[in-house]
Amino acid sequence: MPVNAGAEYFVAERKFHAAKTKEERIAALEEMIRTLPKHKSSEHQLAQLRKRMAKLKADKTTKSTAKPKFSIRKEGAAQVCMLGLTQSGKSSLLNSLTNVKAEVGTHEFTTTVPTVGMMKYGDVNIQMVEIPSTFGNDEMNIAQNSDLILTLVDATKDIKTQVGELQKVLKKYRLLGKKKMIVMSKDDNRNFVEKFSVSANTGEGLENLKQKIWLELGLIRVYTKSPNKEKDVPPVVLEPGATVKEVVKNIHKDFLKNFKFARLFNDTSFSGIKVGLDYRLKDLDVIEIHA
Ligand SMILES: Nc1nc2c(ncn2[C@@H]2O[C@H](COP(=O)(O)OP(=O)(O)O)[C@@H](O)[C@H]2O)c(=O)[nH]1
Ligand SMILES: [Mg+2]
Repeated sequence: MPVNAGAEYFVAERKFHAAKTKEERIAALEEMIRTLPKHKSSEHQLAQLRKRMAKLKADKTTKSTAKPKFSIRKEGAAQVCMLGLTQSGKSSLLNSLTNVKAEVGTHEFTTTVPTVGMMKYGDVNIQMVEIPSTFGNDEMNIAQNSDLILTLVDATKDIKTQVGELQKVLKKYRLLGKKKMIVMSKDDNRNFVEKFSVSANTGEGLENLKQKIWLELGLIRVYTKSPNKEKDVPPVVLEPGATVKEVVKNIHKDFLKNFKFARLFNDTSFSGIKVGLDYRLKDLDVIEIHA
């Protein structure tokens, strides 16, 4: 734990954890090193950060490629799994929504291990996981632990058969009660626009889907800011109903002890008012913490 680190350090740390590329991670780590107070008791922490930097720079692999093992560390604000029969367009959708380049199948069961990518929604990163259509125990375990499941139904094939098959899988793995969204995939001709329908080929429906995913997750984004400065990016992502206290705690527990008040900025006529720790925040609120 850094000694007497200021808000800038914790903002940098947050950027580090939210980073989706190696470059972003390096930039955030540089900022952490720069903003860490330099004195005797922070020497150890500084050495650790520099070690981490050296390791990161030496790492030739990038993070968001197919992972050969089945345990996937949750990264970003939430984890969303894509489930569907083979050839339903999961890899193609993953490629369209994220920075990843998953192999698209010309034959069945191309994807044999879960594939992970980061999807950007505004200032927030959401982790997307393609679950292979072999529906093995380990892979389905990931779906069980995810925050939302997208079930892909191929718009070019018989809908009823697919939905029936998918229902069986969901039931077998006790996923019927989980938060889910049906997505009609490969809908190049826009026959299912009244549902959540997308085409990875034409790009239609992708932005809409991103927004629907965010709404379905039901989370809120709260930005922090310093006086007379722009808001800090990325925001803190919280459960709905979260209060100022949660944000303050998220920055650092020492901030809670010294908390005086916060100023709330949003697009209402109350923008700029003072609020206390118990104030309930809304999506896109900006708070300036005075401690
Ligand atoms: N027409 C059309 N074909 C698609 C679309 N998305 C994927 N495909 C095709 O569907 C097949 C299976 O795609 P893939 O993404 O590998 O499906 P997965 O097995 O569910 O991962 C491939 O031949 C893709 O080119 C789409 O939006 N429109
Ligand atoms: Mg695939």
